[in-house]
Amino acid sequence: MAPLGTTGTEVDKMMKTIASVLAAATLATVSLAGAAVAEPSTSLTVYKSPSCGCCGGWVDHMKAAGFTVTTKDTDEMDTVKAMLGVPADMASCHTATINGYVVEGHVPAESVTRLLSEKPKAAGLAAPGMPMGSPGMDSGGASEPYSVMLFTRDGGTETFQRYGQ
Ligand SMILES: [Cu+2]
Repeated sequence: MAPLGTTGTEVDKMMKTIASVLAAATLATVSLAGAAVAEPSTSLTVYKSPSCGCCGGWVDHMKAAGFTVTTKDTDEMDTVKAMLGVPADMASCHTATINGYVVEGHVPAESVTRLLSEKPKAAGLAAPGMPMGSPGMDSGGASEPYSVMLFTRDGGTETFQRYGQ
């Protein structure tokens, strides 16, 4: 057996191990956050791109409303949204999880509180796109009417709450 061949195999093995450990870690993080575990209803996990400024604005809004926020910076937002079941037409920038629900985008804290008290049969809430004037999107002074949508696992949607109308 040539030494070079042995080294190559070992490196190969190590790379495979690292890749699978990384994949397992990512899966564990996302599925834990998405599970309906008995965490306090004010504890929120937010997945966002490290460079997203308006996401940080929404985090500040939720903290000001009394939520405890854990942020997880990731460049894999498409993967996070897919794993958490965010319908493509509901997508925004950041994605959060709370009490087994998904909160997509700049949803006002008021709607999140209502979601947690009403506990509807749904996957979560979304403020699709980036509505001007929504929490975290309110620095420019401009605002537009927008709707917070309730969405289900199978992609069904209905209006949950209207703002700016
Ligand atoms: Cu945003």
